[in-house]
Amino acid sequence: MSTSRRGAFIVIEGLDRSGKSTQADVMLDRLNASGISAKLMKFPDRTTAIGQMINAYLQSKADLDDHVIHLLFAANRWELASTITQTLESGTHVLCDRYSFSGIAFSASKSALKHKEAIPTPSSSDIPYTNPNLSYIWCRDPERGLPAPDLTLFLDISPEAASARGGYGEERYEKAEMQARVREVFGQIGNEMLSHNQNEDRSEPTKDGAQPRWVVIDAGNDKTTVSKDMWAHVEPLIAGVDSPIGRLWYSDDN
Ligand code: NYM
Ligand code: MG
Repeated sequence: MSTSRRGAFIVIEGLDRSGKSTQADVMLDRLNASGISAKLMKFPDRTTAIGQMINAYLQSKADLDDHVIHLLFAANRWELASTITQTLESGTHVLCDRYSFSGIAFSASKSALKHKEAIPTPSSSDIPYTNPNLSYIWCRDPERGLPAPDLTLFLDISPEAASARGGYGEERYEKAEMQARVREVFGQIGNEMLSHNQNEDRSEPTKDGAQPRWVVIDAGNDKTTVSKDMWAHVEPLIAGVDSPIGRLWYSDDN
């Protein structure tokens, strides 16, 4: 790899039990087996002091206000943002199991969604929300300016198919009703990101700074098919990236 090229920042997103962690491991092994330098990161990173607070919340050992836990998830990314940037600049690819999109989707699912027409899965619109203050925009704001992924692979699966994979665990949020709402918000995020896919020149930030590479992968398929589908999008990035690291939802004028 030429020294002027940085690593690619690849994020894997999806509902609980969509296969993200399995697929991240498969991809890391594949890259390493080809002698390509790649680092796997995961959010929440439960090893830091903030991560331990998040862990206690998820395991219901601590109760936190919905705003507070949202900001802790975001802070957990900000405390590792420089590690992401430095790793990419050293020429190593970063694979990331969940990122800002999970942060928005899980928190905003606690509130009513405003832009219903933008959402492809209206199935759970009758599920009551628990906190009207966690609007999509409010949830997105603390993520603004974080290193932007070059590619986000959204592993799409219905909550029914996900729960059929051995059921959800014991953590907070691992309930079919909440997952259905989370999928709706992911749909809204996807629409927002996909609307930027028209922009061919990815070296320029788009008008509101969002990075446009959002790809939906059918995660209901078998493991090998999913890996293959994901790899088709990752392969063009493994020679490295020429453009500077972008910033999420960021532009100079705001
Ligand atoms: N989660 C994850 C959030 O609510 N906000 C975030 O910013 C992130 C990164 O934490 N149900 C939720 C999604 C999961 C839970 O994640 C734990 P994992 O990948 O199961 O450890
Ligand atoms: Mg989990």
